[in-house]
Amino acid sequence: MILGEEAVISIDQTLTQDSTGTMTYLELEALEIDKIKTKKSIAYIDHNMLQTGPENADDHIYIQTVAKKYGIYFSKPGNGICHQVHLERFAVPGETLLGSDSHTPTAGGMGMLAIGAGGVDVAVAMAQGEYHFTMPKIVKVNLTGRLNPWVSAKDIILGLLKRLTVKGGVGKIFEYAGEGVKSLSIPQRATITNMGAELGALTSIFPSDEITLNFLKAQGRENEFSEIKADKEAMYDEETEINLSHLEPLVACPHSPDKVVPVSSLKGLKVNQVVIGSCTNSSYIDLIKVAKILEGRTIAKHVSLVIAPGSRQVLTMLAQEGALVSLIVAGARILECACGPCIGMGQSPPTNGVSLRTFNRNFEGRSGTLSAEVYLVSPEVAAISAINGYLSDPRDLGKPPIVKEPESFFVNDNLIIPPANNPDKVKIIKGPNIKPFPTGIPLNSEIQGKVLIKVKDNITTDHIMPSNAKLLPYRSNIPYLSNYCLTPCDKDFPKRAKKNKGGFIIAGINYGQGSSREHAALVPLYLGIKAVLAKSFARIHQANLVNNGIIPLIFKNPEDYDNVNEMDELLIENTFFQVKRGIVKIKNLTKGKEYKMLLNITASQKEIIVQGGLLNLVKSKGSAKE
Ligand code: MIC
Ligand code: SF4
Repeated sequence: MILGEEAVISIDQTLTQDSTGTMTYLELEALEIDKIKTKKSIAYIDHNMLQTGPENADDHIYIQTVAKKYGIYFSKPGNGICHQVHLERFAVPGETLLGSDSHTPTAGGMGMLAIGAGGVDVAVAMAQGEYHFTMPKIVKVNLTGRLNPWVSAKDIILGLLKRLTVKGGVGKIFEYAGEGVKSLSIPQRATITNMGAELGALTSIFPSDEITLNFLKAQGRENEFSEIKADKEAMYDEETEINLSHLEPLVACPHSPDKVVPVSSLKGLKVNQVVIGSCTNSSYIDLIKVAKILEGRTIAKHVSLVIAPGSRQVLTMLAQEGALVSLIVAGARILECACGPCIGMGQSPPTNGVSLRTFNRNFEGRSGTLSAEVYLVSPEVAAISAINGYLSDPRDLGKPPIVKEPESFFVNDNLIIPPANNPDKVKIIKGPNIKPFPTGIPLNSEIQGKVLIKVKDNITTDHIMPSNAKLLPYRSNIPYLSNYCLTPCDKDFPKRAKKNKGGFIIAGINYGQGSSREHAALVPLYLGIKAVLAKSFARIHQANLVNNGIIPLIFKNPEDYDNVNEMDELLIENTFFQVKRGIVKIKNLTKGKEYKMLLNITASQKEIIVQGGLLNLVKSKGSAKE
């Protein structure tokens, strides 16, 4: 595979979760296959868990029935967060995993090549068994030294985010190596690979070794182990080192995971809420540590402590070992095993509230409270701060509690429903909220339209298509969601887009960072967006735009960004030739200027643009059925 060229890998496993899954399975159905081609595919229910109307429950039934028909395992609501359960029950070292969730690289902690992608990419991978991407740089991250007491895996990845920023991993895979690897457990490795997504990386991966074997043994899956390590003569595009002994407890400040400072520098910040959970830090070992810290203590009077265990396995073991009692007695509010507050499904902080969270993202408004200040910390820092009522350095507490990985985990897969033996008899059930999704239109020879919005750098998918308890139930209803597109940036954008029958979006650096939600492309498609002109794009969002026939163009001269204004009229002529060439000239008819734009996508992606989307292309080739 050559750097920068198109690479194709076969996909062994896929995962979906419910907030992206409904759309993914509608797309899979549109591919008209009989049965999926992957070794194992799993449909998790973990995001859309609040049932304040029938929508989420209807989507769960749809996913369960469609999974049964197509040969997909179904992890019922209550079984846990997809990435945590995947580590426990499905991850296999050396295999590939494609997931419709940006934190799919969590399984890289177990030596999987695990990549997050948009739903349609996952649907096509299920149908055809492969995935295409641009070959990234491989970065070797040498871990030396050993973590000091109270310093955690979260601090390793926060340290890397501080060093590299949220765009420092774009076009890269991080491969962890060195002596330090041996001192890290599977959940610690998974915390690091999980938040590699925040660097913008394609994925992150650890070798699989004795620690992986022991974890698999404890899960009763040792037969799925194989040792995966780098070749002695392996060459890397870049190398970097992290000395674990030099790290200290860190905190990411509002509103970005790379705004990292030492906890010691913010000691004393008063907190209103502490939330422990999410796919980053909700493993058994994380929560046992928290329980030990809280044991015999009470949380501060003004603090609300909320804990969402990562899986039913974790929750059951906390209960069996009495740790749950310590949490409850200390004053924690225990939530079900799900994403919950991480995706704004409840527990929004108060107005101007300060919330400490063990999560991976603290984008503005993501908590459900626009004025809230969300800080990201390790479970240790969270637990101690909940007791004190202000951000606290755990090193002030003396010796850390002694905890270790269990020799055997509690295993019960009774909430994982295998697919049907008689798929022909399975009836797929669709609730009334499931509406047809928009499909792209093949490229026209000329594109003309107005600039409908101009946004700044680092716009996240949470800006483009906000997600919260009120909107998540509509993930299978694009017309409804379209009323909220980009509203955190400009509340009038949807109205303007509809009035002008579509047009262009202008953006700064790293447009579309964050989640894999293809709704951030489907909704603009529905609103008639033809192209996004940005200084640069985040990987998954760029692919989602292409997959929906929207052209992602990059300013060749970033200064041109300053010369385009909202409501300018733009024109692209000769589109077929220009798209193929990868350099697109745009005329600004209002200003009488011309901009050179780059189309940095692969030849197959250019074909997707010409066909008006990936589904159109796959169907035109008739290859999904083979
Ligand atoms: C997230 O953490 O942002 C999500 C919610 O898990 C998303 C998926 C989604 O938007 O449905 C992700 O990470 O891809
Ligand atoms: Fe769920 Fe949060 Fe993890 Fe996304 S980041 S999968 S919302 S727990």
